[in-house]
Amino acid sequence: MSRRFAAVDLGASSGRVMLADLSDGLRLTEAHRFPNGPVRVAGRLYWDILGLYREILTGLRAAGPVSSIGVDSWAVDYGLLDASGALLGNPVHYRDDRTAGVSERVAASVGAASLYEVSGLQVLPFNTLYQLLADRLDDAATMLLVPDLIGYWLTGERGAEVTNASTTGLLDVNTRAWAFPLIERLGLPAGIFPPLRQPGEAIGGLRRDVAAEIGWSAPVRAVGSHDTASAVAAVPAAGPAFAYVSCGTWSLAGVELPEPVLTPESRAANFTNEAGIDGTVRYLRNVMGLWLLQECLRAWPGSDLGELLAAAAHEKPFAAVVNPDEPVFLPPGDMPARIAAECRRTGQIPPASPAAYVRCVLESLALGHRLAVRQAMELSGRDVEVVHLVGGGSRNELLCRFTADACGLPVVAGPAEATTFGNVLVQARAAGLVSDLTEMRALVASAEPLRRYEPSGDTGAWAEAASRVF
Ligand code: LFR
Repeated sequence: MSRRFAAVDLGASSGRVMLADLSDGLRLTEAHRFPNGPVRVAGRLYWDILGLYREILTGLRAAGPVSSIGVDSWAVDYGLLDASGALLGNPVHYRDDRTAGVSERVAASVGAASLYEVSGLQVLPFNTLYQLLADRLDDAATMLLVPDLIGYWLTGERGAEVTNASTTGLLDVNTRAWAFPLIERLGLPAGIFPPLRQPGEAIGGLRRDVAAEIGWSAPVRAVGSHDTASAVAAVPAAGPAFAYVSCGTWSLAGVELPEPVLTPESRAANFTNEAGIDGTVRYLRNVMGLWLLQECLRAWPGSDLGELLAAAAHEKPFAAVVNPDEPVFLPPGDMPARIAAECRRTGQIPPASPAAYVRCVLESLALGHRLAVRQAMELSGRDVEVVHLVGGGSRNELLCRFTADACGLPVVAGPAEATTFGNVLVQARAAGLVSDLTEMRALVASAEPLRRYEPSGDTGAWAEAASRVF
């Protein structure tokens, strides 16, 4: 059996097909990378799901034969199939506004406390349950989350991988089974939720036509199909006293726990208990993440990120900061204008140049990381000695330094491709090449050079900045 595995990893701003070789340690190479983003059609925001599928096939063709394939993506979004298995409509992007007001309506009818008791999930307006309630389900026979939909197209097999199912708001946080009593109470059709599958489980072989198209065949295996579950599984931590920030389009900041935290304080802080690998709980909160920066760059055509980051390092510290999690930042649109409005609203002078905006965004994100890491520690009682910053954001040195300073903790940065590592290591384990999470993490730590940022020790300035916006 070969020791090569393919990971399909779809992020909100880019997708990639990666190849991992475990013949001698763990080596990753990129087979294919492609852009991703929302497409607005007649006032509605969609994913280009067929375009993504085509790029996946291109990537698999380029990767060549492997032992198995795993697919992960962002969470919550889904496609609906009719009884014949055909896709009903195009999957809608979680940043679409069709869910406006839905979470409030559900909280009023079912009760926010009883929802949290069942699912342990933070309230985000786009959680799957709110999307389903805003959707037309008349002809729907099956709901498949994005990685499960890709898996279905590749193999013909339907199912729901559990780490991603935990982001729907419809999975029981204690039993990790579909919460059918809640599903019925919400008036959702119970029959559309397919059987659950666990990371590492075989999904099926490639369909014959797919194998013919890419030129080889291999089984597809369930992984931590929620990208954040894969990323957290690959945090290169040596012991349990760590927090993580999985930083890409979103920053997912929190700790890993053996049990969920379902206290009223946890709910009030909007902390989530998402399912991790091996029964672990990803106790975290979403921080708006590099989306703020991505949307600024979109507003400044022709700008160069490297130059802006270099200039931002010399901008005046704490000139202006925002709460990165203001709902106003969620949809696509003119980000600098929204940041300026938030600065004014909180009595601060808006940044005067793109470099000053970048400084503002990075300091604001570090403030978001600080608050989430501190609250995760407090609410869970978990001791934290180091913050692991993984994902694309780990390449951003200024953000890593700010996060260390803001948290008052060392930051270990990397790997940037944590999600891919988590994806392939779950496959490698199913093939008998790795044993447990500890060994997986040690392999990641030895595969990648990691950078360590010591905190400056001056958290006072960060506390002052935080008091302006939180
Ligand atoms: C990160 C992520 C987050 C989820 C958000 C929306 O890529 O998966 O964990 O809250 O995207 O799906």
